[in-house]
Amino acid sequence: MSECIFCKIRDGEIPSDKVYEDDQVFVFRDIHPKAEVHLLMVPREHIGSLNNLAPQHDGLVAHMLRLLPQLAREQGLDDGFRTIINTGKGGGQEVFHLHIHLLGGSDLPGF
Ligand code: DGP
Repeated sequence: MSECIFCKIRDGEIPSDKVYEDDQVFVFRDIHPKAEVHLLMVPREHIGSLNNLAPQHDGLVAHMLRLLPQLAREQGLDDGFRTIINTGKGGGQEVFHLHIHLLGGSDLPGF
């Protein structure tokens, strides 16, 4: 059995507030939201991070990127949104299953 938290959420072993799913990805609300809207988009396949992407994932990556504005619109983020991908310990990654943060709906701090 997988020890990965996001695999457990995918498999329904850990509950989540899911807002979208299809055959390639699932999307749910972050447990510690950093903005009014804070979603996590996760590929169904366990891919550790951006460092583990291969050419076979090109279709998946395009799918994820194209889905983000659609989800943002559905969440009412008409004014814009922010996406973040933390990669590796040095990049602040805590869960080692690739995911894209989608944030918006409140004033986001500048970098
Ligand atoms: P990152 O630092 O990029 O690896 O972000 C991981 C995010 O995952 C962090 O913002 C909190 C969120 N998270 C961790 N565990 C859970 C969980 O069990 N449920 C939900 N909904 N979010 C989680």
